[in-house]
Amino acid sequence: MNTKQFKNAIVRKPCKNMVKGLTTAKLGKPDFELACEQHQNYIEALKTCGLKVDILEADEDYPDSTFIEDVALLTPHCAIITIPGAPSRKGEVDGVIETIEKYYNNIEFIKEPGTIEPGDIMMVGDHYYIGISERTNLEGARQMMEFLKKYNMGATTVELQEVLHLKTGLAYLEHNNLVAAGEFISAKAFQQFNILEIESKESYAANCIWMNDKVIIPKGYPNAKRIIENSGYQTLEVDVSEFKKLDGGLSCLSLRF
Ligand code: CIR
Repeated sequence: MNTKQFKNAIVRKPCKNMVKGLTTAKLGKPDFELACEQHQNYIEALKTCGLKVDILEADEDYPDSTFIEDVALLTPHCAIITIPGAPSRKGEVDGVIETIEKYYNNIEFIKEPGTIEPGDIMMVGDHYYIGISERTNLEGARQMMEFLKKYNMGATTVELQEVLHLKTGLAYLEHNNLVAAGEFISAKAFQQFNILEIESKESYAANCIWMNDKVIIPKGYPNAKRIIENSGYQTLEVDVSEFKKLDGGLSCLSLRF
C-alpha cells in the first residue's frame, strides 16, 4: 500500500484533575480509575498497530492534558507547536517540547494572537484540512499554513458550524475513504472523497484513527464498525467512555507520526 506508515506515538496519562476538564457533554464526571484502564488499553491498541509509544506522566496542573493531540502538529517534515485556544490549556505545551525534540530538528512555533488545536487538523497525505472553530482562529490557521508551505505541504481551511473540532466529525482512512458525520457529510470541501457516512446517533465514532491499515474505533458503535469493516478495514475497538465525558475521542489522546 502506498500510504504513510506511522511509527511513533506520544501519549500523556490522564490526571486525577481530569474531573475538572472542559466539557459540554453532560455525561457526568469521568471515573479516574476507569479512565486510566481505558488509557492503558488505548496504548495497547497503538502498539498492536506497530507503534512505539512514549508515555508522559500525568500533569495535575492541566486537567485536559491527556488530550495531547492539541499541543502539536507532527508532520513527516517538521513539528509545529501550537497555542491551544482554550485558556486553561495553553500551558500544556511546555510539557511536550522535550519529547518532541527527541524526534524532530525542525520545530516551529505558533505565536499569539494565533490559536490552533490540532483536533482541528486532518492530514490527507501532504495536504492538511484546518477547521476554523472556537479554538482555532484565522490567525492560528494562517500561521500553520505558512509553516506547512515552508515544508512543501498544502492546506485548506473549513469553517465549523456545530462541533468542537474538525476531527470530532471526520477521520481520513487513506485510500480516499473519509469517515464523516453531521455537518461534514455534505460539506463541499470533502465531496471528492468516498464518504463513509456515520448516522447521528453514532456520530462519536466518526472520531476514529487509521493506523497502518487498521482502524481504531470507539467501543459501542456497531453500525459505524460495520461500515468501516465493509470498506475493507480491520477494526480494533477501544472503550473511551470516560474521555467522551470530556468531549474527547480517540484521536485526541495521542500524537502520531
Ligand atoms: C477540551 O475541551 O479541550 C477537552 N476537554 C477535549 C479535547 C478534545 N481534543 C481533541 O478533539 N483533539
